[in-house]
Amino acid sequence: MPSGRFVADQSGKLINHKLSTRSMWQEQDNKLVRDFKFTDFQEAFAFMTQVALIAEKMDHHPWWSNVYNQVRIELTTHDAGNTVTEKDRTLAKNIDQILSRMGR
Ligand code: H2B
Repeated sequence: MPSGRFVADQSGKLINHKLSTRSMWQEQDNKLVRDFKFTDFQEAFAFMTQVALIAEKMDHHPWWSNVYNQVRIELTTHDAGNTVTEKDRTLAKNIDQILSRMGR
């Protein structure tokens, strides 16, 4: 039994509110996309360093951009014709864990 209350998303589908707010990844154009904002460049780059290490371990690499304290990550699987696969979802979860370990 999932915890959290159920709410309707934009299309009217019922989703678990707690789960939907926990992950802020959006699926758009066959990519998982999330924007991150940090206090400063140092914190943003510390985050990126940790993501780079886990990505290399997984042999699954993000497209990303960074300007000062802002990071945008887009995940897709080239090897599967640029679609979202379990590899992307797993990396997204790992990235969320890095973030929460940073107290974010
Ligand atoms: N990263 C991503 N995001 N998608 C892939 O399909 C992919 C990758 N494939 N990293 C890997 C590397 C592949 O090219 C190598 C040869 O394993």
